[in-house]
This record gives sequence, C-alpha cells and structure tokens, in this order.
Amino acid sequence: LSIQSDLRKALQNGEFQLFYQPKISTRDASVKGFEALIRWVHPVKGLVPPNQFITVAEDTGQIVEIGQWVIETACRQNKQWLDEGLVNVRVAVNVSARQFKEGNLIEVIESALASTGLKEENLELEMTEGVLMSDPSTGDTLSELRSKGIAVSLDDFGTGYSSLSYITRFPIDTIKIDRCFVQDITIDSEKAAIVSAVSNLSHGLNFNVVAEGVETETELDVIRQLRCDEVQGYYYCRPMAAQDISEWLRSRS
Ligand code: G
Ligand code: G
Ligand code: NA
Ligand code: MN
Repeated sequence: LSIQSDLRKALQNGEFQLFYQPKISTRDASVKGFEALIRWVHPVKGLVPPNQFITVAEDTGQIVEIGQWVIETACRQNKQWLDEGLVNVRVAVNVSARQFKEGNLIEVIESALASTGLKEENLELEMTEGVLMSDPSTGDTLSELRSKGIAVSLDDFGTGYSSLSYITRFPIDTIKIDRCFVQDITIDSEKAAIVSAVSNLSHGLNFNVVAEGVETETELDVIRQLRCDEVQGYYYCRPMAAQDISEWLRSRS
C-alpha cells in the first residue's frame, strides 16, 4: 500500500532514473543498442528494484504515466549520445499492456520523438508475449509503429506461451531469448538445444536474435556458436546510469 501511494509522488519528485545496458554484436563486439531499465530511488527505502513496483504500477494504472516518462527520458538520452557522436543505435524501452490499451502509445511516442529530436530508427520497443496477447489491437498498433521505422523486440522468449504460430502473426523484428536458457548453457545440453532451435527458427523467419543474461566468456562462446546475433549481459556490461554508459562508450572507442 505504501508503495502505491509513494509511487504517486515518485514521478513529480524525480525519484525515477533510467539505467542502460548495451546489446553487443557476437560478430565484432560492436554496440548494437541499449535497453533502458527503470530504477526507483526511494527517499526512505533507497533503491527499489522494478520487480517490486512495476506490477503495482501496472495494477493501479500508474504505469501509463511512468511509461511515458520512460519513453521520453530514453529518447532524450539516446539523442544526446548521438549528438555527442558516441553511438548511433536504437534505445529499447519496455512497454506494458496498459500502455497499449489506455496509453495512446502512438501519440506518446510521436510526441517524445518530436520533443527530443530522436528519429524512429533510433527507437525500439520491448514487450513480452503476454503484452502482445493482452489486447486484440496490439498487432495493429505495432504495425503502425513499425511502418514508421520503430523496431519491436519480443522479450523473455521461451518463458511464456511461445506459440510458434503467433510469432509469425505479430509484427516483430527481434527475439530476445530469456536468460534462463543462457544460465548453465555451458553444462546443460538441453538448454543449448533449445537456444540452437530458437536461433535457427528465428533466422528462418528473418528475426534478429538476442541472448539475454550472458555472464561469462564461455557462455558467450556457446551463444556465438549457436549463431545468436547479439548478447546482453553482465559479461560485457551491467545496467548502468547514463553518465557511466557515456564513460564506458568513450573507453571502448
Ligand atoms: O533491471 P531489472 O533486472 O531489475 O528489471 C527487472 C524487470 O523490470 C525486467 O523484467 C524489465 O523488463 C522490467 N522493467 C525495467 N524497466 C522497465 C520499464 O521502464 N517499464 C516496464 N514496463 N518494465 C520495466
Ligand atoms: O526486461 P527483462 O526482464 O529482460 O530485464 C532484463 C533484466 O535482466 C534486468 O533486470 C537486468 O538487470 C537483468 N540482467 C541483465 N544482464 C544480466 C545478466 O547477465 N545476469 C543476470 N542475472 N541478470 C541480468
Ligand atoms: Na526487457
Ligand atoms: Mn527480458
């Protein structure tokens, strides 16, 4: 309950922050994009992780306003990295079902792009299968956004219903293989078999494949052998504040 009432003040008090985690090419280790991940620095509780407030915000509907802030903030940050000549990639924001259903997602995105000057080709949306299936109109909304040049990633792939028929029904660009399949992949041949199958299937359908949660070099080696296109994980970089990402980018160039 206190989380819920505190959430109402969090936006106006500027207690949210976005962290960013790079997505790295398995071919040449270049930066292919960033995922924006929200953090809440609560005045009393300190850092509250998203799994402790995103569901609450979804239940109360506060996620619509928070999500709008996330989109605007991520667009502004990515435009700044672009203007500084640090990187020219997509920033990916996570979207919840209610942002589709009642959040005027298209208008919110258009106004964020207009006010920050970021282009559609530098923005990506990440959503789970549950979000895709939450409303009959999500497919049409995504088709419209994609026709403008915004990319769409299917997040946490393999943990939901994962119906093979419907990944071809929805307009998506990228499959993100959930990190539970990467964990122990070096010793668990069943996980390797699953990642191999998903990777092949996805490429057959012309999707880009990202493996989440790569923490070690041996995991990276296996993931590369299984021909995933990109990795996201602690091995290369933990989610970090924007200024730390800027330094990380400068140190690599
Ligand atoms: O970064 P971390 O591991 O703590 O993120 C935990 C979960 O919170 C992830 O599933 C992620 O998708 C979700 N999450 C992070 N930021 C956002 C956000 O801005 N919006 C939504 N809807 N979910 C987010
Ligand atoms: O949106 P999604 O549920 O995929 O959120 C990604 C989550 O995974 C974030 O909470 C992020 O902090 C976390 N994460 C990113 N890289 C790694 C990793 O290498 N290992 C683990 N355990 N978690 C990671
Ligand atoms: Na995500
Ligand atoms: Mn994920």
